[in-house]
Amino acid sequence: MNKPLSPDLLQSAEAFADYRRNQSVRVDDAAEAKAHAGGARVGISRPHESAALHVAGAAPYIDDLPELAGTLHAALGLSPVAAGRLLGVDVAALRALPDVVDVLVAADVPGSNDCGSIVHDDPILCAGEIRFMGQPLFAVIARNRQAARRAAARARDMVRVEAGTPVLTQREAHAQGRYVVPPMHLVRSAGTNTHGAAAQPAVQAAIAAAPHRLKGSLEVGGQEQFYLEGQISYAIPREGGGMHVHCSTQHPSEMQHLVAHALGVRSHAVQVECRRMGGGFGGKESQSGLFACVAAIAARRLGRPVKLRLDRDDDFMITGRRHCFSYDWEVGYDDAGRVLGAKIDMISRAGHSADLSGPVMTRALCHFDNAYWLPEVAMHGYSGKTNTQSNTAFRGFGGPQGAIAIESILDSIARERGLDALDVRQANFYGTAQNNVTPYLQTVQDNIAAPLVEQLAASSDYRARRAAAAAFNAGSPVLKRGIALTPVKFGISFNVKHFNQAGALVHVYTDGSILVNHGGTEMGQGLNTKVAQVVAHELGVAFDRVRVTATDTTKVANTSATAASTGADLNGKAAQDAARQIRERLAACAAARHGGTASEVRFANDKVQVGGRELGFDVVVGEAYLDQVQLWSDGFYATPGLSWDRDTMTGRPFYYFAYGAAVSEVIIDTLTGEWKLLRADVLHDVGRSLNPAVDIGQVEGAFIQGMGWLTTEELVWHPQSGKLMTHAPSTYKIPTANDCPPVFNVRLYEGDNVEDSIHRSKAVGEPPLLLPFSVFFAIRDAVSAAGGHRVDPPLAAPATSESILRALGAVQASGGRAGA
Ligand code: MTE
Ligand code: LUZ
Ligand code: MOS
Repeated sequence: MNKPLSPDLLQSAEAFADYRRNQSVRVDDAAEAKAHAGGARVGISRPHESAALHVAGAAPYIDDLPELAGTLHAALGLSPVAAGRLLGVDVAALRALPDVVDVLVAADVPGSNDCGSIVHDDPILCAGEIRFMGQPLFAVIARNRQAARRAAARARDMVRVEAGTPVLTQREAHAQGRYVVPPMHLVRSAGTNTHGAAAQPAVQAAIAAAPHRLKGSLEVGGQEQFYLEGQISYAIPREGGGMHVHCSTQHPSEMQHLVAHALGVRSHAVQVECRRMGGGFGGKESQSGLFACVAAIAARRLGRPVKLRLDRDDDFMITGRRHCFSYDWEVGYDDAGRVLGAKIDMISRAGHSADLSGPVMTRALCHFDNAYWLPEVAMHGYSGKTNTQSNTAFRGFGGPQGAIAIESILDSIARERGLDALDVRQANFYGTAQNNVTPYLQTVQDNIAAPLVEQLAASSDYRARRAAAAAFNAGSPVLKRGIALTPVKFGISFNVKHFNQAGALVHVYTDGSILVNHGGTEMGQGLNTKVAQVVAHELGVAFDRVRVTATDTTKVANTSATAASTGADLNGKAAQDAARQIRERLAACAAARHGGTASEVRFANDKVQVGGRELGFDVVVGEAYLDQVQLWSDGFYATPGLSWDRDTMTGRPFYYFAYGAAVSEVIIDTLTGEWKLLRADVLHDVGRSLNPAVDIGQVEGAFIQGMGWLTTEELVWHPQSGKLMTHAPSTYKIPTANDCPPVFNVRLYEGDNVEDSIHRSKAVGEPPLLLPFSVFFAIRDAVSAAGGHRVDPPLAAPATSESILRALGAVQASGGRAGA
């Protein structure tokens, strides 16, 4: 490990100025400096709490933890077929391999052989029925990792299987009525004021009566999380049947439950800890469970620490990812392109078990409206059960899959009517006083889509650049430009009400230093940095007093996943609650000693103003300790006002909405299908930012990650064997720094959250993943230009070069002429 950089390095004025200079967007330094001098600790751009450690290679991830003496290593033997039955594992032969200590099969699980997080349909090790190629059949425990992997790789000749016929695609599953959760229906007719099945005829009638009608279908691929740190768990047996698991997970409490069930012990016997992840992106919300369970089962059985770190290819082969979606839709609309009625079937590839597919489909249905008023709408969601990895959370959690469908429909309507797609989008926006009730009957109270899009269209020069692209295309037969502006409205809160709660623990030590622990996990998104800022702000202290520690189920109990973008909203509020209680106790104590009332005591800039004097924060803390005052506190928060009825699919699932919009301009080569993003302009709403630098980083990262999903990241399963063919970076192409546009203008929208969120900020993690819809529709626009905009390009996502060429072929074959 490299020598750590001095922790002060990033705090030195020079290094910080450098850091700022290298950001694509300047934050307002002067304004922030003034706020900071005035005592604010939020709304200030701070480097990530681990930035210095990250760049020095000194931030330990789980595999960097020093291994305890006697540590053993596990590897998983994977199914060589996608469907069928496991007849037997040759355990004796596996055991005889060099350095192998033990072999586990399903029968060796002491508790329940299940790691399903919501529905209990997810075996840890195969118990007979083979569900997908790559399913773990057995675990090898060996003295070193190579030996374990070498033995596990012998799966093909060490297992006896009876192969069956796999069902691989979501459409195939749908045709056979195979689902992991029951179909969902969300139907609303505003005209007749009806909901559910009763509204269905009115929606059909609205489509039939509309001046124009259009029908279509769309295919959108899935996406691998590709966290840089793969799945890993390190389990250490503790006294009296206890188990301590270091797990790279977004959901330590869920891991605690799963390990307890697998071991057949109670929750208090299991401690799960995670200091940081090298990325999670939803892939470690539920799916870290299988590995935590295997490591813990082996550690219990052998009485020794066991580590299970997946190889990248195995990670691809075993774990699920973003759901692929297929859509069939039908709309009726008027001359301005306003949608009067819409019907859509959404079919997802859920994989072999439920995992989070139910809530993902719920979020997809609740985001089909995106920023638009759909008075008459019928949505049907089918989570297809397939013989593939079990798909799961991925940044956006179905929201992107829901919203891209309406964006595709509006894009098609615009082309059909010869209108600018932006005009059609604007014509469909939710109103502010009317036409503002979502299909699930939540009123949109905070709609800023129109002014936000107006600002972005102006600042990006959208109209003029659109005309310029058309002029360019008229004179360019081979290269074609395309441009698109797409908006985002994203609902914030878990769509399962009770998950919207969080806890925190704040300790103030007698030297005035502060330790914060909360239920959220750090995966690179800057949650700990934001929570530390909230605590520093609440206690009016310098940043360097506050340190955040590893997430640990023995500190804060019953936590929710760090997911649904709610990390800072929930844990920030919980930590604020804890810090506030300590501040109030300190104020009472200081006032008693130095005069005045507790409410007059001021905490700012590391000082305490009390009774006409100014004391150091540490002095006041020291005095409070002598006065026997409790210097630590817990804190709790639950999001107010939420409701959700699963049966009718109505209620208020979201506390508020986050908005954004992006304009992207691309150029494509119609001979090769190659393309390039020339420029992207983003205006994104994070309310009143807790940390503009971190938020801009999240927006940029989500934009590029979403662009990868829609353009280069292609998942291919072999149509006969069901093998995932794209299981490594050699065949699965994520974006690199070179794919970032040369002009990338990212700005934060000015405006507070209308709800009482933490310092009026808004969640930022997931919503900006929808911004690069603009890249996809810019590509579609460029393809369309090759056909003189006469034909709607049948462009599937991801828009790989092959997909672009296929769409170009269709556009040109239907009578469009290049150069038109
Ligand atoms: N940013 C980084 N660097 N790494 C991640 O794994 N996950 C995303 C987002 N941003 C992720 C990230 C996802 S899927 C979510 S839900 C949020 O961060 C979770 O963190 P938050 O709720 O604290 O924003
Ligand atoms: N709902 C949601 C969920 O909106 N986002 C999530 O990440 C999630 N995870 C589990 C269950 N419901
Ligand atoms: Mo994020 S997909 O909610 O972990």
